[in-house]
Amino acid sequence: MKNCITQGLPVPEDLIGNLQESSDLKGKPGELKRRLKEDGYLFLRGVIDRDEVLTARAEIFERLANVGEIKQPSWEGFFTGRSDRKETAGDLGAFWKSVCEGPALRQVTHGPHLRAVMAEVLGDPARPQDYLFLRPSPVGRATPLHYDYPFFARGSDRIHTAWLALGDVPVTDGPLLVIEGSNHFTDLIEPATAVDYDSKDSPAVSVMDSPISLAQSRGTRLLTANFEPGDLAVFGMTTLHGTLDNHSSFGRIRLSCDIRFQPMADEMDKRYFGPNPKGSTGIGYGELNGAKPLTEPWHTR
Ligand SMILES: O=C(O)CCC(=O)C(=O)O
Ligand SMILES: [Fe+2]
Repeated sequence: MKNCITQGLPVPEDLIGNLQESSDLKGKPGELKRRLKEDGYLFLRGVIDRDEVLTARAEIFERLANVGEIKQPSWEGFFTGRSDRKETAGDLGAFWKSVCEGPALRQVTHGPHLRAVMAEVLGDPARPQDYLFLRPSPVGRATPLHYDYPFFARGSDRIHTAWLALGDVPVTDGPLLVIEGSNHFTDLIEPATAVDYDSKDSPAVSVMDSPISLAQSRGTRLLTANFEPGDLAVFGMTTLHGTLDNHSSFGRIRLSCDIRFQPMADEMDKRYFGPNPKGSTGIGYGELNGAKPLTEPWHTR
């Protein structure tokens, strides 16, 4: 696969491949579950109706256009390179919460379609956490490799992440990257799962090597895809992932969101549920990268 860049470097072609599609396993819950366990992820195309996704995308980008960050027509998602968010949006956490709770976005993330797919994948009735991660990612940015484990594991060991493309996210725009076979890297998973997540301290973030050197040293590959609106990747808490760099030549923002689903029967971690979820550090939506003006650098996660 060409045009994949990580940490500013092109990924050698023998180190990168396509996420394996599992759309043919829809309606076969046993097989979906088996593949998820084996590969650590599932890739399902077109899970959400394209129009619903594009309506959510337009809703989000219009809010960002209103604070000077996105050019018109806003649904295209082109960055202006500037921001009036600090001057005009009021409290940044409250602004971001309101964007993350937009009705068109919630229809996609918390509506019946995704929930039904996740129930099939988890093999049990499933519920999404209320707290979600909405990620508008400008050119030059990427999310470093990590396991989701320490953050969402309290209360349920069957939590899975649903990563949803809110528009076209070709490999040039910094889509999700999954490390092939990383759900079997016990030497990395054991320290991550040993984090005492009941302690008051916020757990350490496990950011690993560069994706290229990791793939080389482990003899494995980076997996990604040219995502289209409504395409879904599902992965467990012990699958190593991040994103490619966004190097869109048009200055297009990558827009995706990730939501955690868990079986209905499992305990709900208060941090991520309710009308005012506190999130991992207690600050709520204000702690997220998305809460910062697009002109400002990110935290490491
Ligand atoms: O989309 C991203 O930038 C990161 C996604 C991620 O880490 C997740 O979905 O858990
Ligand atoms: Fe993650």
